[in-house]
Amino acid sequence: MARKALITGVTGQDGSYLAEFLLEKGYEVHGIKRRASLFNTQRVDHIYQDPHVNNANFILHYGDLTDTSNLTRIISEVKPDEIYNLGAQSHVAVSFEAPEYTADVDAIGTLRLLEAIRFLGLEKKTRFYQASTSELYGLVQETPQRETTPFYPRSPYAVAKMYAYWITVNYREAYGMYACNGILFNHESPRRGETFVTRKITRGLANIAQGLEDCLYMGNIDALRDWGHAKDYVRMQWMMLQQEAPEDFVIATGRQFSVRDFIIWTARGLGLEIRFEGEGVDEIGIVASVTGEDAPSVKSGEIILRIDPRYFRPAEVETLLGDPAKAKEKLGWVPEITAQEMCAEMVAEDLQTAKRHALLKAHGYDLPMSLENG
Ligand code: NDP
Ligand code: GDR
Repeated sequence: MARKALITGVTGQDGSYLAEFLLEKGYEVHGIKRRASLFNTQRVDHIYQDPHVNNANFILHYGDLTDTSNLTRIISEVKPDEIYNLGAQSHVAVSFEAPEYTADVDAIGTLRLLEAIRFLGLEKKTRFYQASTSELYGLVQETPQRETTPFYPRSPYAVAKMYAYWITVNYREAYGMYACNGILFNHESPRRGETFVTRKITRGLANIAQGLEDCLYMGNIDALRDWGHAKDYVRMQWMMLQQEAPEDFVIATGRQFSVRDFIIWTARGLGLEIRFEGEGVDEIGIVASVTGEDAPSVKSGEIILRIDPRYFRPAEVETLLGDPAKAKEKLGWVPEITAQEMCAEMVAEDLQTAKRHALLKAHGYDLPMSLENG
């Protein structure tokens, strides 16, 4: 019989890559999706299976991490061998706007799942993966950050995730459950949500290159991050549940770049050289030169980037750099895709989409395009 996995957050970036990965490994994959007024399954549409066909091995359930009875019912029906808790209000800046909701979903949602496993007597059957985060390190106490580095969360999101981290450890110690935390540093992909910084940059600059937008408005472009590729990171999520004993792992590349670096790489990928001028909120990004064919509507001397204080956070995480030595040593995991390669992949996809929009626009078909910025 195929092993069964249940993924919360299956419609998100990681959920979609993990579902693909587990299906390839022969799992029966169940996912929890939220009811929304518009379709929200774009990231998994390519693996979606018509529920009318027999032997479907990718099954979606309506649910929500705030709904105890719903979660308990789904787990009792599926009786999964593995649960991957990837569902979350995952945007750090938004967590300052919606702190209580973030705590309900990200902290108590995790407790609800663990309690459901216990309540249903599945402690010895169901293995549990918790999507923990480098945001736990916040105001960093040690560099690079490893499994033993003390936490200092700096946002309602990070504080909620800290509860989730410890409740996972607690259920492991109290009830002998196979439950573990992956402390994952930032990871991105062409499927990254449009309001996270990397995707905001690749999508925004690709749109500017194609004449669909004029200017990219950014927050703290000196923030430093350790960026990996989501595909490499979901492989590790699965590996963590295949060990003899549950343990927590830091997952990172061990290399650090600034948001400014990411802007420069993206611009270059589009044939634009950017020059930065000014300081603080008055800093601007000016096009120094244009090469190639990908940015037909951009001229040198144009300002295509400005700083907008609305994107600054009430408390910022300035720098994160992970040490993945334990994952390498104990699991043999090493990331395969560099941050620059990932950026190039994201630029290529966003440029293709922007070109398609520009072509339709040139022929009088104005596609609705969200201008929301994160
Ligand atoms: P996304 O924001 O892309 O996906 C989040 C998923 O959670 C979506 O499927 C979303 O549904 C779902 N979700 C949100 N609220 C609820 C709710 N109330 N009930 C059920 N589901 C809900 O995040 P990522 O894929 O990037 O990240 C996956 C997990 O890993 C998250 O927990 C995140 O906090 C954590 N993480 C991410 C890192 C990263 O760099 N990507 C690094 C470290 C940790 P919908 O599609 O309907 O919005
Ligand atoms: P982060 O990711 O907060 O690290 O959380 P995000 O990409 O949102 O921000 C990274 C850094 O870039 C700075 N920044 C901006 N960020 C956004 N979103 N928009 C901007 O305009 C902008 N300008 C500068 C931010 O201030 C920050 O320093 C992500 C999420 O996936 C979490 O769920 C996850 O836990 C952590 O990564 C690890």
